[in-house]
Formats: sequence, C-alpha cells, structure tokens
Amino acid sequence: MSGSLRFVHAADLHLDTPFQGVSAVAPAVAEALYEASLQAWDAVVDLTLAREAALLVIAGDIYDGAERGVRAQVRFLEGLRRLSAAGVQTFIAHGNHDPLDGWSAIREFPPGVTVFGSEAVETVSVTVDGRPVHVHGISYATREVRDNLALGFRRAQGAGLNIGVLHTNATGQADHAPYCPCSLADLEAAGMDYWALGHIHKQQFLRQGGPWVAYSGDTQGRSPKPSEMGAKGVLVAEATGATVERVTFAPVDVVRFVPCAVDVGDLADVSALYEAVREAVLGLQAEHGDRALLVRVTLEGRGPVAADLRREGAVAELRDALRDGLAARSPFVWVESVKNAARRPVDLDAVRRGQDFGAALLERGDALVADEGVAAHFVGRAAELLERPGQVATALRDLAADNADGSLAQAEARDVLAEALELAMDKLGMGDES
Ligand SMILES: [Mn+2]
Repeated sequence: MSGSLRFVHAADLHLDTPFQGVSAVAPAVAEALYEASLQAWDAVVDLTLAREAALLVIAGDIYDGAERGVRAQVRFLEGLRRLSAAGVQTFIAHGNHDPLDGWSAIREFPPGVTVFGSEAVETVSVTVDGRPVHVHGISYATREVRDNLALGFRRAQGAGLNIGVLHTNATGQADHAPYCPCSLADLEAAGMDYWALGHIHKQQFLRQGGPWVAYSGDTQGRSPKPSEMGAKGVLVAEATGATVERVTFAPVDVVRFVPCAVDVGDLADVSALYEAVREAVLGLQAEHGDRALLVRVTLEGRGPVAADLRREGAVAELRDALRDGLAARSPFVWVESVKNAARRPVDLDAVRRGQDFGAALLERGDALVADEGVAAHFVGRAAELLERPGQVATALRDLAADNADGSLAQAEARDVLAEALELAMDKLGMGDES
C-alpha cells in the first residue's frame, strides 16, 4: 500500500503472567498457559513483520510484575531484536505493572528501540520513507502514578503524524486501578493524531478519528473475568500524512477465555444436556478459528433436567465428563467451570396467584431477592445457621467467607437467594404436576 504508513499498537503483554481464577487444570493445559503470554508476544512480532509495519508502539505492562522474570525479559528482547533487524522502530512506555524502578536484565536495547523515561514526556521524531513521524511517550517511575500525565503531551512542530503512547485509566473506568487518571478532553487537547493507550484490558475506542483514542486491550486473556474474555490482540493503523485512515483489530492470543451459555429448555436428561453442551463448545472452537479455549459454561433456562442437576455433585460430574470427553482435542478445549443457573419448569406466576404457603414463600423470597442489602445480610445469617452439608449450605458459607471484608457482590448474593428459593420450592414439591 504505497503512500500510506502502517503501525501496530500493542499494550498489556503481561509476559509470564500467572493465570488467575483457573484452578486445577490438566497438565497439558497448564503447560500451554505457562507459554501463552510469551507466544502471544511472538505473534505480535510476527504480525508486525508480516504486515510490514514501520513502527510498533507498546503502551505499558510488558511484564506482569515489577520483579520481571528473566524468562520474560529474554523473550521480549528476542522479539525486539527481530523487529530491529527488519528495520521496525519500537517505542515502549512502561506502566503500573512494570515501572522503571523495576529490575532490568536488559542492559542495552537493539537499534531502533526507544524506552520512554519517566521524568517528562519525550518526543522522538523519525522519518519513514521520507515522511515525518513524531512519537511521544512517558513511563511510570513507580507502580502508583496518580498524576495526570496526559497534560504533558504536546504536538510536535512541523508536519507529520503524531502518536501518543500512555498507560492510563482514561475516563475513570471502574474495574481498573485509577492510575494516571485523565479525561477524554485532556487527550483531545494534546494535538495527537493517534493515542495508543494501555491499562484497560478490554479493547475499545474512546474516539474514532480526529484524534483516534484507542485501547488495544491485552494480547492474551488472563482469567475468566469479563474484561479478559474473548479475542485478544493488537490494533493495526494505516495513516496517510497526519491522518490515520483506518484502524483494525488483529488477534494474537494463543489461549482464549470464552463464555458458553446453554439453555436447558427441552433437554430430557443429563446425557442429552452433556451432548448439547459438548456440541456448543465444539461450535465455539470452530467459531474462534480452532484456537485453544478455556470455556466457562453457564446452564440457564427452565427445564426438566434442572431437578437432576440439583443432586449433590451432579454439576461437577457433568464438568468432569465434559473435560474427559474433550480431552483429545488439539488445540485443547478446557471446560474451566460449569455454573448451574437452570431452574425447574415451574410456572412461578401461577404459584404467585395461589393462596397457599407456596405463594407466601415466593412473596417473601421475591422481596428478599429484590433488596440488595437484605440479600447480602441474609446470606451471612443463613451461612451461620445452616450447618448441614449440601450445595446451598456450602455456597452460602463460601459466599459469607468471601464477604468477610464486605465486598460480596450483591448480584452473587441474589443468585444464591434465588437458588435457595428454587431449592425450597423443589423440596416442597411446588409446581409439580399433581
Ligand atoms: Mn495491564
């Protein structure tokens, strides 16, 4: 594509990340996870070379921890060397996970690599095929940066493309630490043509053009949290002069976390459910280009199989059977967990219209579920009172333990209450055809 300049924007590589919330995986899966963040970095390099990009900008959190393991640093340096040998210019700003005060095994970077300092925003001007490009950036000196570093960015004098590289929680996004807080207006005022941001792990555009303000997201999902689910990768931008014409997402992840919701609907029994989930999971793998997957399954809807799933250990057995049944897949598919939110086929409105104990129970239950404060309190009290073993008692105790610091998600408390209500109706034989 003559006349246009291409650059790649990556962030949040978290090399050698320990995977959170992934318990007791099979050895082959654990091995794949151990390599995943490093292979994703290799894929960033491959993609940058394959797309013949002139520049690669990395907006922080290259390493997962300030201590920076040797394995991660060696692999990172190998990639930088490959880029340098091909004439690609690489620009690096460090973030909260890998501030400049961390230990570095790298004494000397290959030619064409710029690591921004932390004293002030630095501007590096380069010429790509006769076209001027100005890349501005600043690194975190220490883990907790509370200053608005965006205010230090200024457009360079003269013609050319201006790219800002910063690790920041722009617009105060709630589920990420509030490091380097800044507003969209602060970013817009700096005179950049493209803001390459890092820190928020979900890919997103805060603004598309004039200037572009973009998070590339992380390069490899790290846990089954919503922000870590789905395709992970980099952004590839095409610019003509000082105008970025087009930005496209390109996946580089090796292992992908995906949700899989299955409606139990008319499924008659657990073996029919097993087949339905297996089919859904295999469908997902095809949809995701035959990548290795970690799948979080949720069973939902109302159907007769819900009664079978209430049996002690039934859901864990289903999960284990699915893992066994999918064990031969390559690349692997690992059922990370099975969450059971399936309900028996009860017509709740019919029960509510009645004049009996069931109607009174539902009325009380509905009120508890609707009141968030009460739900959390109820879970705490019930956990103290319920001493017998059982799914609900165990779930309540786990939840109450999680809530020791008062951080229990209200939604979770409501789920448990709703579940308890279903169980009570089950035990009372409510809604059974009689
Ligand atoms: Mn990060």
